[in-house]
Amino acid sequence: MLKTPLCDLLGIEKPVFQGGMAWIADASLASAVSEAGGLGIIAAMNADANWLRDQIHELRTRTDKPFGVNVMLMSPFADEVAQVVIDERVPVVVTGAGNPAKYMKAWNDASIKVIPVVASVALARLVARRGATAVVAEGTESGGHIGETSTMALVPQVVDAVDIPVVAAGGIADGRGVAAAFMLGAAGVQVGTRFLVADECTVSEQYKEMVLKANDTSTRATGRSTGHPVRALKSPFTNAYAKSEAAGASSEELGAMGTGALRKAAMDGNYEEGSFLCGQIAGMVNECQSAREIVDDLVDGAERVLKGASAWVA
Ligand code: TUI
Repeated sequence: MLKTPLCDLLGIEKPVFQGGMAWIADASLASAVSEAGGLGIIAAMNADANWLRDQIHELRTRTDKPFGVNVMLMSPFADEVAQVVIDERVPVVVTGAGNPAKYMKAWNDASIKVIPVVASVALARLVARRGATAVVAEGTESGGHIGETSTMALVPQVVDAVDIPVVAAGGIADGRGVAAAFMLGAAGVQVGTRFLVADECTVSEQYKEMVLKANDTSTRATGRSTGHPVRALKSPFTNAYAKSEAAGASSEELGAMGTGALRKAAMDGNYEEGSFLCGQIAGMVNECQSAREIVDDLVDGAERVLKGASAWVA
């Protein structure tokens, strides 16, 4: 059995978080992952308070196990979403795409466990001082909004910088990745891309097909000029976006291009206009499975690798 201090801290059985993927991580996927013993996470993304409240209620009809809500800090609805998680007594809040400091006192006062996603040691230190329960150190291999540093380099530096548990994210999709994260000092992992093809993931069939067909060079990061780089599967949208970016389009023009593109990928499966956010590990994701099968395979695979880890030590 693979159990870390993070499991006791959060009341979960297996140290696996499901990434809070915008337009994708809803009550269906999150409840299935929590039921499987991991931490399912609903992505509040750019949705408003009513949508999030409904999703939380829906999840609670499907599971009574701990779950999280991902608060995307760049959302225009971040303030109202930050209040919903308090009103609904959400056990765990994971934040992304910004500095959550302004909400942390209210969340801590409400006994919410706050786990910010960080892409740098500096932000990890800051949130640890403000009372974070743990941090997710997310490498640039991840899909969606990314930082610059790889998982391999970021995780051990964050582990050395803070006294709270570190969850590794970015480029992890099987037991080997989980074991490697533990060797870097992580106490858990967050996995996004592999859950895109979970049976309970309600994303469009076209999105799932694209992930299943992807290889190691299928993703690219665009948007560095805006200060908010995003990794997605190469597609007509990423080509057009990269062309505009290279031609010197302003952040406003690029922002307008991106508006609605996530929805077009996730809901409509629109190959021409969609932005199919996805991590670099997609080439290893070749099979649709239930959330439980995915969680079990990650954990069982890690146990196998870790048990054999001393084979080369004389
Ligand atoms: O947030 C994510 N991944 C996301 S959010 C998202 S929705 C979106 N769509 C288009 C543009 C932007 C967002 C899709 N994927 N992951 C967590 C994450 N946080 N990755 C990187 C960061 C991050 C980066 C810089 C966190 C903080 C930060 O600096 C904050 C500061 O002010 O110091």
